[in-house]
Amino acid sequence: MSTSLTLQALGPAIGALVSGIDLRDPLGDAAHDKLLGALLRHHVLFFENQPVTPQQQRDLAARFGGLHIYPIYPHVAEVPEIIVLDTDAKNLPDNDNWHTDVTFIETPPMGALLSARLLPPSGGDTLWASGIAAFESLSAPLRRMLDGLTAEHDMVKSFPAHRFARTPDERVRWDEARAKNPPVVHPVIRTHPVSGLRGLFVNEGFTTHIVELAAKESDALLRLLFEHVAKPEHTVRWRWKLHDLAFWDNRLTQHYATADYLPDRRVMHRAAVLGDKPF
Ligand SMILES: O=C(O)CCC(=O)C(=O)O
Ligand SMILES: [Fe+2]
Repeated sequence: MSTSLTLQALGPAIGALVSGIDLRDPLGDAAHDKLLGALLRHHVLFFENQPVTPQQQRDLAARFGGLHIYPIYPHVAEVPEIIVLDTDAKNLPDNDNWHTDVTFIETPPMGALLSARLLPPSGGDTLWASGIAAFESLSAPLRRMLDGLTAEHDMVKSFPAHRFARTPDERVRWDEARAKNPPVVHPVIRTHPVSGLRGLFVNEGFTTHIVELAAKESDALLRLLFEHVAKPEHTVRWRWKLHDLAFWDNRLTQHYATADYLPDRRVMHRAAVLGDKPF
């Protein structure tokens, strides 16, 4: 029942552990509202011991909005909304960079739900960073300078053809994804559509350059911002246990999946909830 749902903050900037809820059950309105409130306050929520089926994970995610179908990654048979991140020495992990999911589209996902299905004996932690905390800890002159700037986001930066279009089948998928997803431009500082808080919205995964700056200026400034967002003060690190589930607000966070477990295998299931156009 929603009334027994409790929250424990994992740090001042980002992250909370949620207990007292079974995510396999349909989510009632009260619990839904409580989780959404917690998400706005803590940006990423962690739930332990939640052995959801792909269908249950999809249904849970769908309570928060329409679901995104990923252009590149494979999905669970019969549940196209759940992508499978199955990595080992043969299928190398590729999320070991700080990124916000799918910022290469006009309306990036509002959030995502990630479930741990098979874990290596150790390693494979995931870190999240708050773009809000990162923005707030910049000096006032730099914040003023960033205000009003825009940046380009491109799928190809994280999904280069040499890695994702190696077989003829992959090439067809990649060409299609590329054609459907030309680079887009978003504000460098985004306003959260619900909380009204402002945060840094450039990420190393997809942001190629700041439109209004010279190339060298953009490179130097983006390097500084990518480093800044990953400061420990802005982050939380989750050490997965089997059937843990994370639910993050993708609007003003970034995450990084550590790739330190090879040659062991790690399998995660993810659903992404559609979002709106950043402003
Ligand atoms: O595997 C992980 O821990 C996170 C992968 C990731 O970047 C994602 O699910 O969006
Ligand atoms: Fe991601």
